[in-house]
Amino acid sequence: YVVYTDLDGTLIDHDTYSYEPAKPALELLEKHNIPLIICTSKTRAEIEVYVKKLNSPHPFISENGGAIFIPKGYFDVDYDYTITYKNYNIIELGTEYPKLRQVLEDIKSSVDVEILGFGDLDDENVSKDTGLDIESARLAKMREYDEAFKVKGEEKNVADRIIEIIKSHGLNYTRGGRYWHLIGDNDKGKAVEILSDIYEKQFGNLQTVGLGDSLNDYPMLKSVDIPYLVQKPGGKHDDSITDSKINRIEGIGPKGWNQAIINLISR
Ligand code: 2M8
Ligand code: MG
Ligand code: MG
Repeated sequence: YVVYTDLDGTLIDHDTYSYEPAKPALELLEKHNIPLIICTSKTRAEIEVYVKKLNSPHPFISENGGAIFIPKGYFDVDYDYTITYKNYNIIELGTEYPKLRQVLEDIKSSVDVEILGFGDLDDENVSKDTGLDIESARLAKMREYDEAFKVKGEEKNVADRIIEIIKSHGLNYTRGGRYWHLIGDNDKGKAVEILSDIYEKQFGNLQTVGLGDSLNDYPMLKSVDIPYLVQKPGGKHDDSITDSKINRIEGIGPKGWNQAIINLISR
């Protein structure tokens, strides 16, 4: 197996950002030598903190499939990487952040409600809004391929208009646990497929597993062999995901994650 996981609301708790309840399953993966690949809305800078904490030597996928970061020397198969930076070979799939910010400005001037992106907020405000500590908020603002934004006030009435403007610029959107995300032609599923192809070239056929909680995980869950959806705070599954091929796990966030991996290993 190769296991792809979302972070916010999936491996880590929506509010406390802790993966404590998933520790037994994390140990199981380690014991069975199963690679755990982080695939999240978070930025490279944020993910690097988790990579360190989990002591992970594996590649990861940032900002809703914006880019795949592969530690140099991890694979020896040839691949035409987009760029090399620090110790990574990088496959870029997303649109540059400044372009996303321009389009967000267009959205702001076209609708009557207040729209705030991470680029409009300082560290303190991102921290207040998300419950991240100040240093984590600073890392969350280091965006490269995805602008997280919120719509203040009556969102329902303007949602269609926002989507229309996004599409008119040839861009896309998705939804995470708290925010809208403005992105390019990328999603988590496309990134997972590319990375899985490289794994298969290197190691032969394998079974891919995916774990998520929200709409932005749906492309990833569709692209893996074994998809798991964990519950949201409050105990419900995301109601925008109705696909019957996706295994719905009982358990909110990391608790559900723990159960899903236990189920996987005992298959
Ligand atoms: C944002 O992502 C989450 C993902 O579900 C959301 O949309 O609610 C991102 O901007 C990420 O960088 C940040 O760490 C997270 C904090 O909750 O929020
Ligand atoms: Mg999530
Ligand atoms: Mg396969």
